[in-house]
Amino acid sequence: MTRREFVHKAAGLAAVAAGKARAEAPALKPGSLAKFVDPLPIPEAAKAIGVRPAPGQPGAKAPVYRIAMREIRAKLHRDLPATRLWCYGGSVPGPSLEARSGQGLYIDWPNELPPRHFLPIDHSLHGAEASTPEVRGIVHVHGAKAPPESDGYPEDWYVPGKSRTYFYPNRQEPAALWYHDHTMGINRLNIYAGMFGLFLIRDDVEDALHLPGGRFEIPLLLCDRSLREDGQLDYPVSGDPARPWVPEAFGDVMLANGKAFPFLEVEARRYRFRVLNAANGRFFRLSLGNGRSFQQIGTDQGLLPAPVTLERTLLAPAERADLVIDFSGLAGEQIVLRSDSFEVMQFRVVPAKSEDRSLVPPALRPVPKTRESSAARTRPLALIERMSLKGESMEMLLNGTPWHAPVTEKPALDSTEIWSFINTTDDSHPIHLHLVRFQILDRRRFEPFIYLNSREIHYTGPAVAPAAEEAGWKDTVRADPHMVTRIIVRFEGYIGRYVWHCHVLEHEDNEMMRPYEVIEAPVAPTT
Ligand SMILES: [Cu+2]
Repeated sequence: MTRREFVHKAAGLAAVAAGKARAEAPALKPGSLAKFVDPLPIPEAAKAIGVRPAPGQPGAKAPVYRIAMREIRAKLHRDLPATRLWCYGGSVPGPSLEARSGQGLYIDWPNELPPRHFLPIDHSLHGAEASTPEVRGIVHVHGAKAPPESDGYPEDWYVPGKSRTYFYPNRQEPAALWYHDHTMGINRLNIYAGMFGLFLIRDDVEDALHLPGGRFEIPLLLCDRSLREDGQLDYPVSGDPARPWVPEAFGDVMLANGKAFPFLEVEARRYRFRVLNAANGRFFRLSLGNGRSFQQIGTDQGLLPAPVTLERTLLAPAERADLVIDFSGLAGEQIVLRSDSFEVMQFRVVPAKSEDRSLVPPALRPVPKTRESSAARTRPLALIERMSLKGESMEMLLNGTPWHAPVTEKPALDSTEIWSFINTTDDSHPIHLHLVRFQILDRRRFEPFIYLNSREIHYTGPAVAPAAEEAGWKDTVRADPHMVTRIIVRFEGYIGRYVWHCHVLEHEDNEMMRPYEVIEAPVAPTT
């Protein structure tokens, strides 16, 4: 260790110790917050500040937005003091972007965060060494088909006082995308602090369906947090001050649009909910407390071919569900939205003030099946967890390779591939590929110990097709434990460097992320 490194390390330890000494208010007792006392906030719509010439389209102009990374204090609950948060714009979630399919837009993303981080950085993680600045940010729009220079590569972070301007072409079908921090090594902390927001794309085809819209279309950005009695965020640490990383962070306070256990007054009619799981690690299995069913009409990358009637739907971190709930005939009732045993929020049904003219047509949007025979190759990709001798999680790896190893996945532009995630671990990992949308082919149980010893796959069950609510365009897929999960993906749009990773943020920050590169299609031989 050089003297410089030693000084940094000592400073880091002192900071951790100071943080602990400050650590202060005890944890909020589970169940101590009064439920359903705050109305559900609706994130405000981002407003353009001007126009600039659109790239590659002479004479055309594109709107410009400016959304700064900032520290704020906001009340998460009526009975709590304001909480220190980091966010985009001035709220958690940040302002919602609304774009039309095919109409590009610019966003300036200035970093106006304070000079010190307030959550426990682990300097032993790759990319978060004590020699890197403590406060860094870089934005990624999850699900966007964006050129590589606007995708928010994790190593392209920048410090307070700096900014980036990204262009989003939006040449893709309507979907609920979301933007969030993607900074190497501290992504889990920045998002936990509140750095995320919604990015909706619409088009005329979807508008013509007459789904519930306007004030009857409600974004629901869900996450869980641990809080202290003084209202401040509590992020779990390992107990080893030199390596505070934990493999998962779960909280018992459920936030919807940045409020703890809020309520929403709804009219007795149909509503459309654009639901996002923005949690670090929690899977939400959503159901209605009165046991009634609802319809799921869309998934990550847009509408399903047809509505699916469900009593519950499972959302891994970063997955989205487009839901329609029909409250007609329920005036006077109070209905809790649950996630397994947790209460999330409450709907209070009041009589409808006008006739419900919305529709949920039996056919929504065709999703042509990508044929397996169109795939140029299959990539077997193992998901592996490295454990210490004490049985503690050390790191998670994609295909046994750390982030900084040379790029191994290099699909050609406009080629189709099958990616086969061989999950040897005991956890479900939501795997996300940047740039692309894909379809789930199947999941199949296998024997992980044989695989780890011999690299041979011994299946122990039949291949299972995805559930109806997953059988649309996806950008994040649950790779369930001891299963081989296959997706089929066409690499369209741009050549260049992107990433794929697990969306459990603690995993992603500890090596469960890899670069991949879309390369120029090989020139066909001429005869
Ligand atoms: Cu994972």
